[in-house]
Amino acid sequence: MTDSFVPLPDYREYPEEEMRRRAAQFHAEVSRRRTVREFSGRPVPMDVIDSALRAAGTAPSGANLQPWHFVVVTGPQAKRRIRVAAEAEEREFYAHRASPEWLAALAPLGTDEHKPFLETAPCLIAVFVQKYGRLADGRKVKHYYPVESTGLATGVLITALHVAGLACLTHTPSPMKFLNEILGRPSSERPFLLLVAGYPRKGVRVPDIGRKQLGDFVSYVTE
Ligand code: IYR
Repeated sequence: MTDSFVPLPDYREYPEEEMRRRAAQFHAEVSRRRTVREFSGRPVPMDVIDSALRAAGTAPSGANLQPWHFVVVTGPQAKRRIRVAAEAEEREFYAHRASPEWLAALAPLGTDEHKPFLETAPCLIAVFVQKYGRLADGRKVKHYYPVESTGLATGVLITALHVAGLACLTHTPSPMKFLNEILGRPSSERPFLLLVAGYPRKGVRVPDIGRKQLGDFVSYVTE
């Protein structure tokens, strides 16, 4: 973090044809990404996880305050505690809290209150939003757009894991305050998402769902 300016480092401009090729190639790469809910227990290389996290840490953020924290969980005891706590919340969700409309929207995904992947998958990444930061002397630092910023970083993380050849699941047990307690995070941080990462279980099946076409989610204003 600095008050001075430097020449834009490492920007690359490509000839238009190459831009087209690169953009299409990236789209093809990310469109292969699918959320999976069943994982192999095979361990993942932790340096790959760290690289993906470094990529996440490059995301833009409000006033560049980088208001996120990621906890990488690989220990069986912590994973077990997270599963037990998440399944308790999910039982309530599926039995009482979710509206019939919400349950109907989830039906095509085949989800329920059982979350074995929280123990099977080799790696859980708990993502926290820092509502405010702390200076070394303990004073609070206001964060701007912390939720949006953490969402951007998480998107980069998901993409980086995919590009590296790992699968993941964006899991949001609700509420997930239990993550603060289990993972020892301060009350200034709010759990944002639990990312479950690993190799897909061999033979795993995913729901046959589609993606909107460009014209269904983009409009253009040209004058
Ligand atoms: N948290 C629950 C329910 C759930 C909610 C949404 I929105 C999803 O896209 C998927 C699941 C669960 O994890 O089962």
